[in-house]
Parts: sequence; structure tokens; C-alpha cells
Amino acid sequence: MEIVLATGNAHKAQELEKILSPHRVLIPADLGLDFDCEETGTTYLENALLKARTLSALTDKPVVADDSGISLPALDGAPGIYSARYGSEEAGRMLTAPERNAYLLKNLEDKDDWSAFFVCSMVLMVSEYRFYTVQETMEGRVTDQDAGEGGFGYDPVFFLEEKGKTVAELSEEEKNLISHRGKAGAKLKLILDSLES
Ligand code: ITT
Repeated sequence: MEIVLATGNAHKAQELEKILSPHRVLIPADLGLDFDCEETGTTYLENALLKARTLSALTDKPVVADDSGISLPALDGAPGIYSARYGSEEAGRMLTAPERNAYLLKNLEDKDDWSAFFVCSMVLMVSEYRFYTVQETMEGRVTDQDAGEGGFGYDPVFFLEEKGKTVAELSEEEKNLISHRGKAGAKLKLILDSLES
């Protein structure tokens, strides 16, 4: 099946292409669509639904949207749904991923608990009144020993005890097997398979 992904994040699209394979993942630009969505929700699910609805209004094809982020109990759940723009308001410009990671580490300087978890809320919208939602997590901790070139965003500073590595040190396949996005996508893939049969 051919689906359109409601994202402006090229790394996410790359990951989802593998996760949902052999279903074909298009991005809005492939269809000449100008997709832009203000994320005004107060939860991951609300934002994922907003992105899915916005793109669904522009195409008849099934749409997948994902809203994700990282949360730290020591920071009362921050940055959470604001993970993409964490620290950017204070800086007066959009920070790069390494700058955001440095900002996170600075905010953790006086904290003992560096445990963290990623969340991914994913929506498959077939039509306005037919959609499926999944939300998954990946647990770990933030490290100041950043490592690895893979993945994106907070991956170089997200350490997995059981692997002895950061997420950025995992192969794409390894990350997809255990990540918040990989697990959510695997469930939605089963639904996509069932829609096709
Ligand atoms: P779209 O909304 O256009 O899909 P985005 O990057 O703004 O792209 P989100 O609103 O879902 O996406 O924000 C998620 C942010 O959380 C993302 O920019 C990363 O900083 C972080 N993030 C999410 N998943 C991640 C992952 O698997 N590894 C590392 N960082 C991740």
C-alpha cells in the first residue's frame, strides 16, 4: 500500500520507510503537496492526530503521522511534546540538535536522576472517520558521553544500559527493533497489511 507521511523531518521519513516496508512511504513533496501543521495539541496523540488530519485533508491516500519526543522525570517530563523546539525560545532561534543536547545536559547539571524515555504516538488515517492510533516508549538514560553517528535528535546522548551503547551507535535495524517509533510502526504495519488483504 502507498501511504503519505505527515512530516517535515527527513530522518523520521527515512526511519519509517524501513519500519513500514514493503508499504511505500511518500512524503507530501512527492505529491506536490505543501504540508505545514502547527502543533498546538497538549499531548503527543493530539499532535499526531492534528498532523494526520491536516495532511488527510489534502490527499485521498492513507496518511501516517507521528508525534514524538523525550521526557525526563527529573525535569518534570520536559522537554516532552516540546522536544523539537527545546531551548529555542530562550536562544531566540531554532537550535541545532547538538545545541539542544548541550542545553539538555546543562539543565541536568544539578540533577541526580538522568533517566529518560522516548515516546512516539503514531496515527494511521485511512479517511476522516477511520483511523488507528498506537503509542509506544523506549526507556534509557541521558549521558554526557555522547557517541555515535546514527539516528537523529537526542540519539547521541540517549544511553541504553542493556546494549551498553547510545541509540546513535545502533544500526538502523537495531534501533527500529526497540525504539518507540519502531514498535509503534510495527503495530500499524500489521493494520496496513490487513487493509490490503
Ligand atoms: P514533524 O513534526 O514534521 O514530524 P519534528 O522533528 O518536529 O518533525 P516532532 O514534533 O515529533 O517531530 O518532534 C520530535 C522531536 O523529538 C524531534 O525533532 C527530535 O528532537 C526528538 N525525537 C523524536 N524521536 C526521536 C528519536 O527516535 N531519536 C532522537 N530524537 C528523537
